Amino acid sequence: MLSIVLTICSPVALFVIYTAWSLFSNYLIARKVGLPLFVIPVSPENPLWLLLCHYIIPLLSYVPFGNGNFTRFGETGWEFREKARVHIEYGDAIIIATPGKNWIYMCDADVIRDIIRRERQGDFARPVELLAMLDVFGPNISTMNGADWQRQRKCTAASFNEQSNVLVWTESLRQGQQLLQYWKNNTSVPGVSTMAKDTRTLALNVLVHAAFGKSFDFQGTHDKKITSGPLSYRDALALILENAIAILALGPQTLERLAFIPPLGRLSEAAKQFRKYMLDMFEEYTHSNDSMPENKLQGNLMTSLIRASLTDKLITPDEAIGNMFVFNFAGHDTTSHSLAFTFMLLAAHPEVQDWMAEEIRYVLGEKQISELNYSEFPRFVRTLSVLLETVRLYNPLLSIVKGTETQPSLLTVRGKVVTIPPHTRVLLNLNALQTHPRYWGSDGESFNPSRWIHSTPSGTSNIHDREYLQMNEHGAYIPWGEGNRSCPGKKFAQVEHVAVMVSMFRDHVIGVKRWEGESAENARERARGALRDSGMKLLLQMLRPEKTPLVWERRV
Ligand code: HEM
Ligand SMILES: *[C@@H]1O[C@H](CO)[C@@H](O)[C@H](O)[C@H]1NC(C)=O
Ligand SMILES: *[C@@H]1O[C@H](CO)[C@@H](O)[C@H](O)[C@H]1NC(C)=O
Ligand SMILES: *[C@@H]1O[C@H](CO)[C@@H](O)[C@H](O)[C@H]1NC(C)=O
Ligand SMILES: *[C@@H]1O[C@H](CO)[C@@H](O)[C@H](O)[C@H]1NC(C)=O
Ligand SMILES: *[C@@H]1O[C@H](CO)[C@@H](O)[C@H](O)[C@H]1NC(C)=O
Ligand SMILES: CC(=O)N[C@H]1CO[C@H](CO)[C@@H](O)[C@@H]1O
Repeated sequence: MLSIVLTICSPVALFVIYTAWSLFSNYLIARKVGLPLFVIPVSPENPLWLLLCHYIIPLLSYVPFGNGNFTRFGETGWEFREKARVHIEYGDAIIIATPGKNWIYMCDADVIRDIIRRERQGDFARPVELLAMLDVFGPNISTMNGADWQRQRKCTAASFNEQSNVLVWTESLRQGQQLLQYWKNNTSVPGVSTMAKDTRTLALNVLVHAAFGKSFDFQGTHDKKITSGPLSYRDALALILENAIAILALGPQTLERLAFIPPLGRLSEAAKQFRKYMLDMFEEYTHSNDSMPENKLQGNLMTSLIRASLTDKLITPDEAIGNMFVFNFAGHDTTSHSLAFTFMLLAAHPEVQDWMAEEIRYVLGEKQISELNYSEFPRFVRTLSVLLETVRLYNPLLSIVKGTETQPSLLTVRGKVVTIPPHTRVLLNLNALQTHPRYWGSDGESFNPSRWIHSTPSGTSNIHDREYLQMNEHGAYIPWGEGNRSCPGKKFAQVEHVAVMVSMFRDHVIGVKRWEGESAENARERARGALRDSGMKLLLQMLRPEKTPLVWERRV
């Protein structure tokens, strides 16, 4: 009997002892660093904890002494709730000791710039093991460092060119109009409660068009039919992205072995289809030739990658497929969550809609939306500032992770030299940086896109021809990262966002569906509540946007 108890308990006991020991030795290391120190008894990188923390942490507040540092910093995404508060209270750098690694959070624009600049020298590299799971479809840009990465980055940067931006522009205009139609047509339901789902669909359609040159009409959540037979390219990708965590956690091989479990079988099928579609595209490309007529849309991301692989021999076909997956993965949730945040923010701020629509109407003039040329994109400064302001407050990646490897590195924080020990994570706390009163003044947490806009004085020309974007943000604004490792999809995201706004807000306004007898102000307050109710899943997102239905009306 005792031996049974022992065999069951000893692995658990060993784990507990090992965790306690790791935490203790990390604590000793962290103490020497000399930054304000917090202790968390679990590793934020533990996948089980990532899943469970959102349930466990809220319960802790009911336990005596539960309201300590663990509840404050234990849940992933705590940066969003804290914003700059923790740094105002304790300083620009804090260290959190955990059983895994020690985590340093940084909120000083100068130090952050220094860290990014020194990434190239190898002082603060992106920890590739955190992203290694993205390798499911082959090696890729995000999981590489050093020479391999530079070779890849050349090809990928070349893929995100103005040709692909034209595809993003035209398709986003088209999808935006269809989405508006869909939302307006459905008068049978009390407002649009599928907003966040529908922005996912739109983001996917734009991505598929820019990546592969394929076009799909927008289908709302209610129109979707379950199809049997082989999945279309788009549906395979949709399924993969929706279940990204499972695929990443299991990997394609394990997934295939577990395919007898029906939902996993379908997922495994989608992963296989996705790979097959991409291999087919390679085939097509080898049998065609570059001088062929424009029967396929040129300049999409896939053809750029295939060309880099087959014609220029810069990357292997496996690397091309791996990158394709990473583009889709990195470009989908980021843009769809940003759109969802923007719709909710605009519903809470009708005055911003009026301000933005003024510009849209001026630039469009008498033109149809579908006639709008990509060359007009730079004229939409107000419209773009709305996105800049959205991702200032709701940046999908709350923190950018860097870290030291086998060597310690020195940092100067506010005149004090700090030695960062080896194997330490260094997090650039963007959400804190982008709201800190030192950089943003007292209204750093409010949504005010006009803070980005200036205008050249005098002149008889129209105000909309004189306005330009500029922000004296003291380097405290990097939602897309900065430097060599920054987001290659930045312009992509901006072009998509502006085109969607243009196609929807010229003639329409969005608002919160009012409950019976509710005042407009109370309804807007509910939208602000939905925005506050955001948290970290894979990225920062609203947790329950469907509880706050939105309505569209014609602009009067
Ligand atoms: C609002 C939209 C977006 C935001 C806020 C965003 C933000 C970011 C950030 C913060 C990084 C990491 C930078 C770093 O580590 O320094 C990143 C990387 C990346 N993003 Fe985006 N992104 C967005 C949209 C997109 C889109 C639309 C695509 C592609 C279609 C894309 C593709 C990528 C890729 C491939 C990387 C990895 C780059 C590398 O490892 O060198 N992103 N993004
Ligand atoms: C949280 O950590 C800070 C800094 O180390 C410490 O001063 C404080 O006492 C801790 N709070 C609790 C409740 O343990
Ligand atoms: C409108 O919404 C209802 C219920 O949510 C759905 O059954 C119906 O198919 C939708 N109609 C359209 C035209 O999308
Ligand atoms: C490639 O293009 C050239 C010139 O247009 C044409 O003569 C040739 O037949 C093409 N080759 C293939 C395999 O299509
Ligand atoms: C759009 O703008 C580009 C560049 O200014 C120009 O070459 C092209 O002809 C324009 N297209 C249309 C349809 O006006
Ligand atoms: C990026 O890396 C290249 C070397 O690959 C270097 O020449 C360039 O200056 C770097 N750019 C930045 C902004 O650090
Ligand atoms: C699956 C796979 O090939 N992964 C590769 C990703 O990139 C790293 C770094 O170049 C390789 O070591 C892996 O083998």
